[in-house]
Amino acid sequence: MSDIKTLGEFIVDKQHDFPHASGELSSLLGSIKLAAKIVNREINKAGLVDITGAIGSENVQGEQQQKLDVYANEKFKAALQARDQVCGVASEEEDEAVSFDSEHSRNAKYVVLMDPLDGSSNIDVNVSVGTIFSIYRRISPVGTLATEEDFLQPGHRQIAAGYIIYGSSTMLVYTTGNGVHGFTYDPSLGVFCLSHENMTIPDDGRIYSINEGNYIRFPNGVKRYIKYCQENVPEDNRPYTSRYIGSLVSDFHRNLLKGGIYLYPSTASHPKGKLRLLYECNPMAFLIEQAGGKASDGCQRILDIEPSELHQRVPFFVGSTSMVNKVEEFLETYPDND
Ligand code: P6P
Repeated sequence: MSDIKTLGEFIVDKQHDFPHASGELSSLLGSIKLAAKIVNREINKAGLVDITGAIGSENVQGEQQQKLDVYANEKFKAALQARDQVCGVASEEEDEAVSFDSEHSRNAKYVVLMDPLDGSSNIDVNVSVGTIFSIYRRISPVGTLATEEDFLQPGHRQIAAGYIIYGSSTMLVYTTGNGVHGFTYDPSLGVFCLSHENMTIPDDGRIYSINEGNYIRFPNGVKRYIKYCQENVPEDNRPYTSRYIGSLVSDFHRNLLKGGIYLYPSTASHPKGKLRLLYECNPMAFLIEQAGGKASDGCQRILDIEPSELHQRVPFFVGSTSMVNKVEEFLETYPDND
């Protein structure tokens, strides 16, 4: 047991990384850890109980809500509210941001933005899914209700971000701005154990992740990049390998470990891109930069984008720095005519 370091122990060890938040952020991350265990338990038996499948309602994105979407959203909200470190939550599953109204919550210093169950349409086919979270220090005065400005902060102001991937094993990966660290869940012990300290992404890679079914309506630069990936140039390790799971957290996690790029450009059905800036792109961008990679919307750093609305979407290119640079180069060299 001596060589096992749990997530809780690791956070305490790293307290010195941000002395101004002695135990608050660790308590906040602890509530995320608890909710992750609860959601993990339900996902692992999703095929056994009548909890899968759509519930017939739609979220603000107009997407069919899966029962586990709603379940995960409620569990993470409850866990975040219970420990009095969070004054409000914004979620893919909530039309508006939720301000917690208890006296303790009004005095809390942080807000959390999350996609409680990303890729949930994969649940019924037993493909891995994930939770994505992003943590900011509030702007509005302590003692008041959280306001919209607390949630519409640019990504470079995040103080922590991470994801849980519910895959062949369940992992929690997070950063507080001092590297990226991964913890694998041991259900026999009920704890997340440090398994990947200081995760870094290779500067280059051979994996590209994109839904090529949308090819016809991709920007010219993206079309050119896809053909570049497919060219037979052995001395440049091309052709690359196409890997697309349809679950951002899973594609991101594999590319983080092996090197690669995930691309979700503008498409016919999503002219501004499909991925949401605040609770998908910003946290993933914070993580990838901390791991030595890059994230852009094709022409600017994701973390520098000034948000205008809670559920806004942006084109998203994230992964190995040299691969993201190459896409940006193609987008600049081959602009769209219109
Ligand atoms: P498409 C899941 O809905 C998600 O937001 C990401 O997790 C995933 O990478 C993407 O959308 C899949 O979208 O259009 O390729 O099915």
